[in-house]
Amino acid sequence: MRTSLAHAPARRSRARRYFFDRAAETLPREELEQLQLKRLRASLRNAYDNVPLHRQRMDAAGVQPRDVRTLADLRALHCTLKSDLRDHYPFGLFARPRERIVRVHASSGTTGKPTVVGYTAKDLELWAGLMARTLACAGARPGDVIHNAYGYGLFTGGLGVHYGAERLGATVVPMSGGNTERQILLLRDFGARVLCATPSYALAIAEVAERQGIDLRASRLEVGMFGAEPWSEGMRKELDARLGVMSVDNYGLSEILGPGVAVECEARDGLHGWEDHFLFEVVDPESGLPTPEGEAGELVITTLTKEALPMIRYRTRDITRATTEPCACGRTHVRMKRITGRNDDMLIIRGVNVYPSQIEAVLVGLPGIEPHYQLVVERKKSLDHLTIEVEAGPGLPIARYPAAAQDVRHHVKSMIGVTAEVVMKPPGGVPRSEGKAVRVRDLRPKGL
Ligand code: DLL
Repeated sequence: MRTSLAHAPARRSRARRYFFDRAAETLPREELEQLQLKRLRASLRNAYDNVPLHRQRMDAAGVQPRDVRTLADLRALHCTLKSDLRDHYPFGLFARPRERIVRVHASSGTTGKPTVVGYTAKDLELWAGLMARTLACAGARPGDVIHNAYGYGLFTGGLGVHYGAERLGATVVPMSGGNTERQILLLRDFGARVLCATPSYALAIAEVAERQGIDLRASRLEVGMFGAEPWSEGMRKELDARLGVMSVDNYGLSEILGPGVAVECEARDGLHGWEDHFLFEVVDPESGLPTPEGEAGELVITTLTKEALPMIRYRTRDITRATTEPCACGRTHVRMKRITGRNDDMLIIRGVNVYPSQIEAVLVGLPGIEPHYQLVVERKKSLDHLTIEVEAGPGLPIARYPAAAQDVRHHVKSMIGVTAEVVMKPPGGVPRSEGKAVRVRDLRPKGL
């Protein structure tokens, strides 16, 4: 039933295209670039004056903030790496005294110490505004109920979306991850129009609802804003169909802001990166030189307006392609293709480069199986050995598992070029995530 008066304002406003900040989002590119240059110089000044690491590196390169006269001059500057944050753990890259930092977040990381990021009160203002813009671009409207299933806590997803939703003027349901049955109950009872979650967790929600005989397609849900991990077009179709939403990709990273860096609009043809606050480059990961527009490379981001943690040319390790071609929605900001994976998530299996999202793209298209999977990489007799553990759909009889496994093996070989062993797991046999899914178990000896 979609007749409740309580939801009428939101539904009326949805008919029109909606910008949270139309002037900024549609700024002609020339003006956008002028603004970027002005902000870049100020941001470099902030980094130079307040962060010893950046000052030392700029001095070593013989470049002062005032020497940057065009956006291209940025290329003379050093890059910043995740290891720089670790080496200056916890607060060493902050450009403001600790007393001015009103919030920290951290990402767990696999190698011991977390990466810590900090925000001044002004940074949090900026983040809420950018996140409101991001939600609006994805299709959320003031007055909507936004169900936020991103984890709350040190992860930036929960609180990032939370304050953006409030700034937009929506009703935010601060669910966090986990307790899936309760998520489904509240999604329906509170009439959420927008669901925010990782795509893997959104799929887990869809699945539990189906098992309970609840059809979420008949709920008020219309928009799924999914991100924080790589996912495929196939997974998008699956989520659209099973949740009855329009699934939209959103991208961000703690070191730069959290969520709110880039998001798709209703055209779903690339993620708009908010260029009035960030400068995006796509570079060849080996040489560090810019790739021609439209070609794949590593995304490098410079912050233009952040106080506490200005970032100069941060090497994200994320692989994408970018275009400044006009978008049907009228926004002028650069569009990045779906992030297919990270440099450091890329598996090299006997010389073939494989991203987990490529395997996912094959799995989602095949009948009888569910796109829940894990890749196990081992070394057997000095050769890499890939096992794909994938789950059978509830309708697939056990007797058909070997044939289904053979089918997966064949498609992976012909579409990606890698030979894999395929192990079919019964329904529920692959662990579910409540946040970012663990896709790879790399059991190869380290350092070889
Ligand atoms: O994942 C921030 C975020 C929260 C983004 C909620 C979107 C929604 P981190 O935990 O620091 O921050 O992880 C950042 O996650 O460098 C990418 O490798 C990956 N990632 C984030 N969004 C996407 C996406 C948050 N849409 C790292 N597609 C990034 C692919 C993504 N990978």
